Amino acid sequence: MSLDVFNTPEVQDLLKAATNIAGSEGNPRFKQILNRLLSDLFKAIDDLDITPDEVWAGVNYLNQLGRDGEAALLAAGLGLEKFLDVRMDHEDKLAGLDGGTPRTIEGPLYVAGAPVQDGAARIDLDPDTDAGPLVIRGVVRDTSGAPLANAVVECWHANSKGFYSHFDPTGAQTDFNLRGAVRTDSEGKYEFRTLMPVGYGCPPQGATQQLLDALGRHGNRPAHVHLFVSADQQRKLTTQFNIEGDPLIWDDFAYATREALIPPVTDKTGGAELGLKTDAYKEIEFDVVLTGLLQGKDNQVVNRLRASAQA
Ligand code: MBD
Ligand code: FE
Repeated sequence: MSLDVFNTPEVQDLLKAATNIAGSEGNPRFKQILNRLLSDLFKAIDDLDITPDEVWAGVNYLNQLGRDGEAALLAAGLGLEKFLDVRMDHEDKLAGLDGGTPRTIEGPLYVAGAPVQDGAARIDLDPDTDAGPLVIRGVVRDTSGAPLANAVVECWHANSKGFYSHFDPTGAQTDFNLRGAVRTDSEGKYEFRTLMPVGYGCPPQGATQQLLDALGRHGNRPAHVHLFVSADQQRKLTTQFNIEGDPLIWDDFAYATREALIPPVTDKTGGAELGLKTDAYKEIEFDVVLTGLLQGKDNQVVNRLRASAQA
């Protein structure tokens, strides 16, 4: 049954009034966006004959999502964050930009404030008996292939339980465990000494998982490592790589996997000299190519609310 009240003057006037679209007060951009979103919602209610019970279930869901602090997690799980990447990729293509390391989503678990160290950093600050040592290293270059000295590589990832420091529900980690920042050396090289991560799963009792359950979806990510890479005159890159072999690589609930972001994992020995907890360790070489500013500007910097801490 479609009641089709959407196009009546009463409803159209209601939309205009509710968003003060004809008024001079308020933020014009915000009014434009809210008018469109509210209008699309009203239309969907009409078209799908969404019942009052369903509307109130949705409203209460938003309250629960907020109480759980999971709105940004849900944005990742619904592909909204990926969609923003698709749009930025397309914008780059239209601008004739290619050759850089692909971007992929930031996710909701970055913490600002890790101290920047020169060349290499040990970032496993807390013991984790279930995780073996991992060295992540590579070279940062520009699109001409020239190494970039003094680029800053920030890195964050989960522990052997799939938990991130600062957001760990068990309280087991100190603030900057498995998080660090390194300034590349004169050859553009960076290195992180750390532990092998395990994939993240949404909090099982949280609002995001509740919604995913209703969709018949899981809320898991393959093991991965996040990176922000920035350098003078280059655009700041937000990316991640996956740990090769993880069965969820092509079944990520947040859709972050990309072909070029699955570097091989190599078995190495000599960990003792590097100060690692065992002599045998895994190594991932992940070189990064940054793209230059567009008309003097970095058009891929994203401003969003981020956690921060003091190391
Ligand atoms: C993560 O670790 C993550 O990277 C994303 C995108 C969402 C939830 C947890
Ligand atoms: Fe993550």
